[in-house]
Amino acid sequence: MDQLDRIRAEALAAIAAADGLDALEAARVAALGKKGSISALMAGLGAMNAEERKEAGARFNAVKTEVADAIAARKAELEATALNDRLAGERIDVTLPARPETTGRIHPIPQVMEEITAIFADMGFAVAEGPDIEDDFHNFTALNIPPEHPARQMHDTFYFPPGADGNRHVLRTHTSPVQIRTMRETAPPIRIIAPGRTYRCDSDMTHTPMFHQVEGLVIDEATHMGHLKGCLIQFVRAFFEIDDVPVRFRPSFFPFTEPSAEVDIGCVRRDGELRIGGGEGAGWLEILGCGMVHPNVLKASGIDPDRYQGFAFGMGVERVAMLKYGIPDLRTFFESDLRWLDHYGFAFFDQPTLAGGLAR
Ligand code: 2U9
Repeated sequence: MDQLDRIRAEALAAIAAADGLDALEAARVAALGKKGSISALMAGLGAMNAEERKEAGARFNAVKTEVADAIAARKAELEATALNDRLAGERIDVTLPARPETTGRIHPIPQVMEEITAIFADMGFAVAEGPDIEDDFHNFTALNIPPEHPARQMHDTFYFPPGADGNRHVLRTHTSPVQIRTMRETAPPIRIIAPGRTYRCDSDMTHTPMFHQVEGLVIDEATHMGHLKGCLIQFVRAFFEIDDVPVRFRPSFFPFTEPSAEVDIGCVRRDGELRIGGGEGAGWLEILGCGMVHPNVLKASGIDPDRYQGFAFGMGVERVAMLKYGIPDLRTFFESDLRWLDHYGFAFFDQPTLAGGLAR
C-alpha cells in the first residue's frame, strides 16, 4: 500500500468515525485543509517529472474527490440524524388534554337589563337614554318635586358644587329625566323605556350609592290605568317566566304620578329560599312602582294635559335581578369578584328571546 492509499484509508476512516459535525470538520481539515495530509502529498508533485506528475496528479485528484464526496455524504447523514433527534424530542403529545380556556361571563345587571328591554321591545317600546349628570329642572322640578321635597335633601342626592349661575348639577337620582327630555323633544304618541345608572347618597345592606333602573313611559290621547295594569302584568309574567304569578297593585304615592301604585308579586319563603308564585303561605313582595303621569309633569314637558295622558313605571334592576336569580346580597354586584361572576354571571348564549325568557 503506497502513501496515498494509506492517507485515503485514514481519511475515509476518520470521516466514517466522525460522530458529529465538529469531528467531521476536523477530519476534513486533517485531509483536505491547507496543511492536511493530501495537500502535503500534493506539494510533492513539483519534484516529479512530467510523466509521473500526470499519473500521480490524476490519482491525487481522484482521492481528493472521493474524500470530499465522503465528507458531503457523512455530513448529510449527521444532519439527518440531528434533525430526527430534534423531531423526536420536540414531538407534540396530542393525547395531552388541552389547557382549559377561561371564558368571560356576562354580569347579571346588563343581562337583566337586556331581558327587561327585550320584553318591552316586544310590546313596542323604544329605548331612550340621557346624561348621568343632570340639572335640577330635569331631575326634580319637571317631575313635580318641589324644592322642599325630602328627595332633594343632601342625604339622598349627590350634588355638584354650584355653578356661576348658582345652579347645582346632580348625579341623576332616577332615570325619569330621560322621559322629561324625550317629552320635551318628541310629540306624542310616546312609548319608551329608559334603562340606566342612577345614584343616591345611601350605602348599607340594601342600598348602594350607584344602582340601575329601568323606567317606562307611555303618552297618547287614550292610554289609561287599564293599559298600565295590562302592560305591567304581561311584563311580570314574561320576566319571571311564570304565567300565573300573582300580581297586585297597591295604592301608593309618587310626586310625578297620580294615581300611583306599587306592584307586588306573590312569593313563598321555603327552606330559606324565596320562590316566586302563589299557593300555601304565600306573601307579597314589592317589585316596581307606577302610576298615571301627573298633569304638572306633562305641563312642565310642554305637553297639553287636557289632550294627552299616559302612564309611567320604574323598577330597580338589582332588586328584580336578585329575585329572579336568587342573588342574596346586593353589595356583591359591585365587588368585582370573578368567582362571584363565574357563579351568577351568564354565558353569551343565555340571551333573552323576544318572547321573554332565555334561549339556552
Ligand atoms: C316621568 C313621569 C313619571 C316613574 C316611576 C316609580 C313609580 C317607582 C322606583 C322603583 C324602585 C324607583 O329604583 S326604585 O327605587 N320607581 O316607584 N317610578 S313611577 O315615573 C315617571 C317617570 C318619568 C316623566
